Amino acid sequence: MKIITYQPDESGLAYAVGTTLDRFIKLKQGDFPFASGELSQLLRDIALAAKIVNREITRAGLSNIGGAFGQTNVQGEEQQKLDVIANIRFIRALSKGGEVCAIVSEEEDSVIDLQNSSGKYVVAIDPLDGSSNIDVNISIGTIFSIYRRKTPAGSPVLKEDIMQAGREQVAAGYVLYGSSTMLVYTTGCGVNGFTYEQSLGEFFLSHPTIHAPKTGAIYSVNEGSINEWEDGIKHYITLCKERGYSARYIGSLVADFHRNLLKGGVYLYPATLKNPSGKLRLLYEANALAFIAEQAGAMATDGVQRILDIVPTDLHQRTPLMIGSSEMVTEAGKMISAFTEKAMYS
Ligand code: P6P
Repeated sequence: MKIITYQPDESGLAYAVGTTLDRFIKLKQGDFPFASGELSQLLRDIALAAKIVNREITRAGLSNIGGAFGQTNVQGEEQQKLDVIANIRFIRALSKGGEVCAIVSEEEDSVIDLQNSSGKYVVAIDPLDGSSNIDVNISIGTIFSIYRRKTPAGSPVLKEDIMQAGREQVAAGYVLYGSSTMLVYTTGCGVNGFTYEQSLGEFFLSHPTIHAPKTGAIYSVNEGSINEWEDGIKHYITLCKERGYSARYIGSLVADFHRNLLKGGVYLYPATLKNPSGKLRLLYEANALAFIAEQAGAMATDGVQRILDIVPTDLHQRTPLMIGSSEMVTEAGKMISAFTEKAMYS
């Protein structure tokens, strides 16, 4: 009988593509000494909810769960049926998982106290971002941030557990429900992407150790608001056009961010007359993507300061957002400050 020695794939990848998410989480668990498996379990809980939401989305057109729910959320935005369904699914998964003490959701006016005082973590989530795209079959996403609570386990959840700056995140990620469904996340030790294999019901490592190009030739912004922008933004976008960059904006932050992260590019949602503090929310949109961006070598600012340094004062506060390749975000920021100074001294 001939016995041969198994030669594992030594393709130089830190982890062979094809590793399941569950196995990857176990392999990486040693990266955070203080967690004895709770954060790993929490990530699995999020992945489970993502699988369920993915199933709902892929059959939305067939099961009468597309379209408007008939109510507006705390943002004053018309809720889609799938906004409500996704919100319920993630809250239920996080509640049953047992690792979370409180949730901040775009779809909830107030903090949800899960009455689980032993839970060490707080989750801020946009259950379904870009949901107005659902009915026209454009990619949408889930965005989440994970924080350790500040107050001791066993005590009531307090404001200090919730209103933490983005730099305090212990993990963050997004799910992109697109041509394929992907989960991309970081625990502060790099960014890894997993692609969902529907037939097996598993996420498999497909994009190990994502690094964003330092620059790119793609800019993402809603140019319909051009007349509402400050001069520095107008000048930067004009510069992008003069350089022949491609305009790519599909109205779904997760999709635009993901493409720019992989290919190089910058997404901008500046302050406008309609949204003087910007449209995107700090706690459950900007912070998570900013953490991922920085972990992948990219950047995220509000045009002036690092997103992750902003200390929140309101649960649903909004922020201008410039996020993507570091050289592009830096250049946009320089334009803004140059024109701000010019305006101050003219
Ligand atoms: P506008 C979706 O509502 C969202 O929050 C992001 O996903 C997207 O990039 C942006 O708003 C689109 O906003 O004002 O350009 O339609």
